[in-house]
Amino acid sequence: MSEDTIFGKIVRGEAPADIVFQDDRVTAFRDITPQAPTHILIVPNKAIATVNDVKPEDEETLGHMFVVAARLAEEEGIADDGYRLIVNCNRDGGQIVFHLHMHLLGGRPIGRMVAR
Ligand code: DGP
Repeated sequence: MSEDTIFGKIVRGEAPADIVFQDDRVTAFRDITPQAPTHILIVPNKAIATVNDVKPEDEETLGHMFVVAARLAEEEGIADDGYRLIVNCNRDGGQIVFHLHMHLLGGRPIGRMVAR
């Protein structure tokens, strides 16, 4: 069982967030420190700490995160111009919150894929 995090509290409605989508598998809300005009975090409702903790039974939920990302990109009006999806893992990946999440970033050119 993963440690509870602020994202777990947001999923359960115990902490405030600007939620843009929620169903029985995933929750999506706006990042508190947006790095682009659209910066949404898509998280599994189940508290998976990192990509390292993903199990075969999570495949459907993880696939659903992409379906939700595509839907939100369309709703945000950024689908045609494009956007970036990012999942950070542990220290070198720059992960800060240990509840797996996908960043949806768009609304401007996002720039280089990785810093040199
Ligand atoms: P990462 O580095 O991939 O773990 O990104 C964590 C993101 O989570 C970071 O962009 C800031 C965002 N964040 C951290 N705390 C909160 C919070 O309480 N609410 C919201 N909406 N976003 C948060």
